Amino acid sequence: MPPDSKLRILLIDAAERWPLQDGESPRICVVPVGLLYLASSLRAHLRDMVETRILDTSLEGFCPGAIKELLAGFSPRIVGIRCIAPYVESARRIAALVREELPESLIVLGGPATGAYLDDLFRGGRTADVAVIGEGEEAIVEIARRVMKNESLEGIPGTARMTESGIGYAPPGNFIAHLDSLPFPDPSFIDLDRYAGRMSYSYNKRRQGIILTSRGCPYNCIFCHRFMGQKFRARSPESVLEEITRLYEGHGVRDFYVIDDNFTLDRGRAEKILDMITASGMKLNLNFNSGLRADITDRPLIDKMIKAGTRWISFAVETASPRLQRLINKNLDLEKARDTINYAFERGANVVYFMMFGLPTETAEEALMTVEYARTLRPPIIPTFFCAKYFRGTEMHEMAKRSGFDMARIERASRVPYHDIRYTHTPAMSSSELRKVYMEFVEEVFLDRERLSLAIGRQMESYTTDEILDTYHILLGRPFPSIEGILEQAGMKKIKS
Ligand code: B12
Ligand code: SF4
Repeated sequence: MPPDSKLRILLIDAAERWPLQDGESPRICVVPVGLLYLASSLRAHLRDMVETRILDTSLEGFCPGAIKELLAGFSPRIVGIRCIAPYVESARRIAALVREELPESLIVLGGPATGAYLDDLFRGGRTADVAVIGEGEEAIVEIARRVMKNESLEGIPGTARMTESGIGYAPPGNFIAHLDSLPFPDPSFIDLDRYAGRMSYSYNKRRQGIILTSRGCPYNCIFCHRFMGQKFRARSPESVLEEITRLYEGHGVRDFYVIDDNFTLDRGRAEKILDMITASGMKLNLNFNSGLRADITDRPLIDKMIKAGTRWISFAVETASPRLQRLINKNLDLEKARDTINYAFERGANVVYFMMFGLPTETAEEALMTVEYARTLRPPIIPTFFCAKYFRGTEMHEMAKRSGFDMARIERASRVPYHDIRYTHTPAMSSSELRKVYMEFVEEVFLDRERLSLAIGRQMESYTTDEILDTYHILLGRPFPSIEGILEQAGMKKIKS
C-alpha cells in the first residue's frame, strides 16, 4: 500500500490549558500511557494501513499555532482527544480548532471524562463526532476500520454520538477480559528523552516506564470513578516481566512507575511479579505511585518490594477519622496502615501518603485528627494535603447534592488541582476553618524541620540535587538556589501572619 493511502490518526492528550512559557516553574509530565495503548492496538490490528501520531499537550503546552501546524502537515483523517475532568474545556477548544482547520476529519473523544462529563463535551452542537466511554483499545480499532471502509459509526459498543435529538448511546462496551492479549504500549510513538527532561510521578527526571499490571478495583470509595470497572482484571506476572524487560533492554528505561488502581489486591500475584523482577537481575527502580492500601500491604510484602528495587511507595490514607473512613467506604485499618507506612520508611523507601480534607460532613476537629495522625508517621518524602474533589458521576457528588453543599463551588473545586484549597468546604467546616487546618498541616507536618531534613536526606540517596530543587520548587511554589535554602524555609515556619 503506498504511504499516502494510509489512514492518518492523531491522538491528542488534552492536559493543558495554556502555551508553555520560557523559564516557567518545573512541572510533572508523564508518558501518556493510555494513548500509547491505543496507538499500539491500532498498529497491531491494522498494521501499515494506519499511521498514528501522538501530541501530548502536557509536554507541548496548549499552543493553537503549533496544533494548527501539525494538523496542516499531517492532515489526519481521525483526531482522537483524551480528556480528564479538569480539562473538559481544553478538550472542547482542541475539538473546535480541529473542526475549523480540518472540517472533514472525524473527531473522537475518549478518556475518563467521557462518562460523567459528556454533556459538557458535546455542548454547542457538533463539537465532536463520537465519544468512547471506558477503555478505548477495541473501540478505536473498530472506528478506524469503519472509516477505512466508509461505513457508519452507529452501534459501536461503548460509544456515544451527538444526534439531532440529543446524545445517542450505543450499548456499553465490555471491559477487556484478557489484558495479556493487548499489545504492550510502545514508547516509540513518543520521545522518551523529552519526558526525561520533566518531572515524573516520583518527582524525578528519568526515562519513564509507566506500567499498568492490572485494571479495575472492587472497593467502593465514594469519591472514586472506578472507571476501569469494579472487577479486578490482572495481567499475568510473565506478561508484566516481559514488558519491563523490553523497556529495560530496548529503550534504556531504568525507572518504572506502577499506576494500577490496586496493585496489592491479589497478594500472590503481586509477590510473584516482585520475585520475578528480583530473579531477573535487572537493576531497576520501582515506584508505586497510585496510593496503595496500607492495610493490605504488610511488612513481608514491603520487604519483597524493596528487594525488587522499590524506591517510592505512595499510600492512600485519606482521613484519620474512623467515622469518615466508614462514610467514604474506605474502612482503612488505621493502625495497620501506620505500621506499614512507618516500616516502608525504615526499609529505605521514599514514602508518600495522601490525606484528604473536606470530605462530606467533615468537621474541623476531624480534619485536625488527620493532621495529628500525619504527625505520628515516620517522615514521608511528601506529606500530601489533598482537597476532596466531588467529581460528577461519583457517589460523593450525589451525597453533596443531597446534603446542601454549594454545588457551584463544588464544580469550581473539581477543576483546580488537589492542593488548591480555595473552594473546598463542607456544611460543617467553613473555608476559613479549613484554611486554619491547612496552615497547621503546613507548619506542623510539611515544614517540620526534622521531617524535612530526613525527607531530603532520603531523596539524596537516589535523586540528583537538580531533581530535589525542582521538587521543592513545585511543592513550595518558588525556586531554591540550594538544598540549605529549602531547610531554611523550615526554620521560618513559625513566622506567619
Ligand atoms: C496516573 C494518573 C494521574 C497522573 C497523570 C495524569 C494523567 N495524565 O492521566 C497524575 C498524578 C498527574 C494525575 C493527576 C490528576 N488526576 Co489522575 N489518575 C491517574 C490514574 C491513576 C491512571 C491514569 C492512566 O494512565 N490510566 C491508564 C490508561 C490506560 O488509561 P487512560 O489514559 O484513561 O486511557 C484509556 C481510556 O480512558 C481510553 N482513552 C483515553 N484517551 C482516549 C482517547 C480516545 C480518542 C479514545 C477513543 C479512548 C481514550 O482508552 C485508554 C485505554 O483503555 C487514573 C485512574 C485510572 N484508573 O485510570 C487517575 C484519574 C485519571 N485521575 C483523575 C483526576 C481527577 C486527576 C486530577 C484532576 C486530580 C486533581 N484534581 O488534581 C489530576 C489532574 C492533573 C493533570 N494535570 O493531569 C481521575 C479522572 C476523573 C475523570 N472522570 O476525569 C481518575 C480517573 C481517578 C479516579 N478514579 O477518579 N492523575
Ligand atoms: S481503593 Fe482506590 S481505585 Fe479502589 S475504589 Fe478506592 S480509590 Fe478507587
